[in-house]
Amino acid sequence: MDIIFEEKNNTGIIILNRPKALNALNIDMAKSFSEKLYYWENKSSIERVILFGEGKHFCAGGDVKSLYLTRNENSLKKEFFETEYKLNYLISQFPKEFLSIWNGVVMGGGVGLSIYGDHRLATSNTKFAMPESAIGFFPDVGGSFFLSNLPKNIGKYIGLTGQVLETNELLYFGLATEYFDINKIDLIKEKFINDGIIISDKFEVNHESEIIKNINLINELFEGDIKNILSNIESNNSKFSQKTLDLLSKKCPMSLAITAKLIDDSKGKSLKDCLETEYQLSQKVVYRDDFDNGINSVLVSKDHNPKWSPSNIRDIDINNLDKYFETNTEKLYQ
Ligand code: QUE
Repeated sequence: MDIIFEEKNNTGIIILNRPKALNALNIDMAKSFSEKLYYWENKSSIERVILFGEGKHFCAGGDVKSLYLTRNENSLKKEFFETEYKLNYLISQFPKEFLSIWNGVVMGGGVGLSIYGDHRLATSNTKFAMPESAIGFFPDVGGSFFLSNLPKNIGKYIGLTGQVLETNELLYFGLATEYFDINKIDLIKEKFINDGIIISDKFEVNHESEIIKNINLINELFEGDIKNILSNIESNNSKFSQKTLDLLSKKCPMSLAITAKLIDDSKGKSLKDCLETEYQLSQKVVYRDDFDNGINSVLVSKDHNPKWSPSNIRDIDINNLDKYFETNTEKLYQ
């Protein structure tokens, strides 16, 4: 079983159980997760839900490898995202306490399973990222919602660079809600399951983190569309901007252009509207060669040298991106 459900002491327990694939979420897991939430929502003996991953990680994202491997069959590229985004919304509306244990990798689809719950407990090894620009995709699962709600263009920085955030930044930005000492992981689960009590440890946020220290610079550099952003970065001669330029230079140019527009356009929108836009966008982006090439390069052949097309931002007309955002697919919510 790729996902395990248990009921114990008024607690619904969900375990993502694909440890060899860093618990990446496949469509069957997303379907049974959704069914179980509908069931527990109405089951009065269930008062709370805890979600965690088997092994050392929470969840590496959606199982995009299976989308690549079945790319010539095609219906999965539609059904997967429809199921996943509806699950994200369902979690946001779930009326009972919902806690996720963010140990190890927490990326993309894993973020979408947890960030709309009440508690996200980070620890010393938490590695959070929205890394989709590395595979020709864009920060989805409501990324356009929670990234556009972060202060000072920090969401655009996270979504474009795919940089990893650790506990320090996660608590600073409110992406994680509590910290726990990794040695107490079994105790934390036990206390929540048995008594509904959340044990957490004190954490002093250190403002020396590279991202927090550079927050005002990030705000200046990441203003505007992707062409503005790149020209801002190129004309700034700090070490941080050089490093940021190196990061962006490896990403899919079309992903960068789309992501900057997506996050800018999403400010002030509801999660539901953001997921709807992302779904329409997904149904264009997943059929581009960049998506298959990106996944192949990062997760299948692992040559880490994707050939993007267009290969340079200069060759993208950013005033002509609207077609990617049009509603051409049946909507998620009518
Ligand atoms: C960017 C991504 C993903 C990624 C790597 C990236 C992603 C994702 C996975 C992943 C990792 C391990 C697995 C798996 C998928 O990696 O979304 O099936 O076993 O799911 O650079 O967006």
